[in-house]
Amino acid sequence: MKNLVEDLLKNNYLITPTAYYELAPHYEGDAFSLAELIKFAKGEFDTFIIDEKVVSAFLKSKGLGVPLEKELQPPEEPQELIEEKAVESEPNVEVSTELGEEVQKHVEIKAIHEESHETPGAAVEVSVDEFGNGESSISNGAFTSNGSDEEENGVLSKSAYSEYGVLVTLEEEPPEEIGKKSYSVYEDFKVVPREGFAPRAAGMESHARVLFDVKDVKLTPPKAKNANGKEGEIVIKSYSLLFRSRLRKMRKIIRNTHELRGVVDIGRLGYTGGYDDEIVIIGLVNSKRETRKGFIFEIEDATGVIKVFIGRDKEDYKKAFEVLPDSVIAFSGVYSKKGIFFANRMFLPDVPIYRKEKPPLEEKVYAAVISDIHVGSDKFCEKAFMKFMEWLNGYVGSREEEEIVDRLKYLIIAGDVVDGVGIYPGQYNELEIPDVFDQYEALANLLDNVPKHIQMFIGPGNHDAARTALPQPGFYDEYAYPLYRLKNTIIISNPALLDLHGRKFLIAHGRGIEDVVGNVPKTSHHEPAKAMVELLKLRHLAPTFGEKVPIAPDPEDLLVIEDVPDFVQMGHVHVLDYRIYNGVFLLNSATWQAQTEFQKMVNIVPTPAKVPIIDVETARLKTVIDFSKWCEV
Ligand code: D5M
Ligand code: FE
Ligand code: ZN
Repeated sequence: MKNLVEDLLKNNYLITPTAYYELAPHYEGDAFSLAELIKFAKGEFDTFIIDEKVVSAFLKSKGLGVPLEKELQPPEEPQELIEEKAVESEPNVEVSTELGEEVQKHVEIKAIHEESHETPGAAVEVSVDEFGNGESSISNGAFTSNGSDEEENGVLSKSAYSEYGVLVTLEEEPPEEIGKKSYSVYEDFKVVPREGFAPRAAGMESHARVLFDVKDVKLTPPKAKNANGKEGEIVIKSYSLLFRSRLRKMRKIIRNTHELRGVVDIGRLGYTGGYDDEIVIIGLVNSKRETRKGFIFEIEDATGVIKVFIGRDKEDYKKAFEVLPDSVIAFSGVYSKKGIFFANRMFLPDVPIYRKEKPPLEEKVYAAVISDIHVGSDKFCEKAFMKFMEWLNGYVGSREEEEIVDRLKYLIIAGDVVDGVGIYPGQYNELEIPDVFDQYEALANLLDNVPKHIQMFIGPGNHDAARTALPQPGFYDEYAYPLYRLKNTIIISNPALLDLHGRKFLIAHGRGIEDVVGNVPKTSHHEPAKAMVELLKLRHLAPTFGEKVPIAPDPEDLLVIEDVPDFVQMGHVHVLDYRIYNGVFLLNSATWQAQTEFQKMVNIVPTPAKVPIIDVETARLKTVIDFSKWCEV
């Protein structure tokens, strides 16, 4: 039988699992040829990754619908949702202005839709309980659901499609070796500080505190009506609370930034018929579509849903490209009796252009910001990292560096601190330390060499032993406990907001960058700071549900960037990059992992082993200390 994934791979094309499930039956039924698909992806989207967007456009172009065969439906998906989806994809401009219950239903349907596809985090937890299977308990859920077992020569070999459609064999856990480990966890790596090393920072007090940590937020899960417990009901309710929370927070931000007056609830637009004055609506973006004449949005608030049109002739028209699904934006314009809102202006939440200068500090103090150490990977630049540890202990290369180490008071680590195990299929072959416990032990042994006067903050990323879905409250103690033993270390959530000497440092691992790249024109993995600016403009760390980044069904949206930070640090994309936007300094802190096989395939070129040093007073980059010459893998 024809195999779409393999055929695509032969041509250096990749496919996402959802896209695969939509396309494969058509392909196997000879409804189109491989060449047609490739030509379409290249010609229309200029991409070598076949995702849902490409597929839906391709199927439309071929006059093929999404197949409704039974085996293609997730078994629990009710018929009305399928209909709802079909309606959503219909390119009509009709407007629904039903209020009250109808609207609530809409919100809930959306929530169910998220739930059924987009919470690998939740799915993982279920699979752990059900199967007690070590491999699937740590993998990100997307893989476990499409796993297949094939009996070959009596040997059971498990295989799965990875997130990007690569068919890989899931290795069995190798039998545990008794006795000596074949790898080092750096027990013997102990840096002796340079003789006479007495940095000024050792005498400085730490002026750092955590302003916001997910762990400190008391979330009250909603109660299910039926006490016999339908877990799904609670999750749906949670998502609908999450949307409301997002709307509430973003409305406040938008009104503060733009001083908007005359905001009208969408449900009351019908009463504004005779008004000549412009009115303002604020809502969550359900959909966005470009037409010949402009953009058509569907916007929703707690009271209703409406179609909004903004024409190409409007000065704000270009902002539409920056809007991500499920973000919250505002329009000003007029409501037509036909039920369409004609926008003259549009507003992203954004940050104010001007801000108050912070009072100067009495003395200079610096923070080193790093991320994505990936300890345990066979591409981890261990030598470079060890050099960094030595550097922190006074083994510097120049006078300028001496001045920095002398005043270095903080070290912030923004996630992916270890490589993890079972994070993606086939990872086992790329692990130097194939055990998560040992990876954290190894990291702790390395970080034990950070001088005790340096205050560390360490948060999780998607490779860590932590909840997969965002936000991530912290590390799972039973794996990461060696980190808790480190002195002068505060474990933070992803995201977290710190106050360093009166400056606000927003720290996040940065998966939201994936939402931006591929959705907003002229953004790419190669320039993550640009993508970070887009997130800042939307005032959200990962707005989009159901695409790349799993969002947990918390009843409050903790990913809204509520306070305007002075400095934003993210990692995840492994590329050092920075820029200033409206007085906010944004920086991506790269990695300590050399290019992996996967990254080679999708052309991600990391810039490993560089340490950005932030001048806390200005919250700007002071310099970058480069250890990359020790990073040959
Ligand atoms: O992510 C490191 C980089 O690799 C980041 O740019 C995302 C990219 N990456 C990693 N895994 C995938 C998959 N499965 N699809 C697409 N892009 C990916 P890290 O979190 O360190 O693995
Ligand atoms: Fe990473
Ligand atoms: Zn990452």
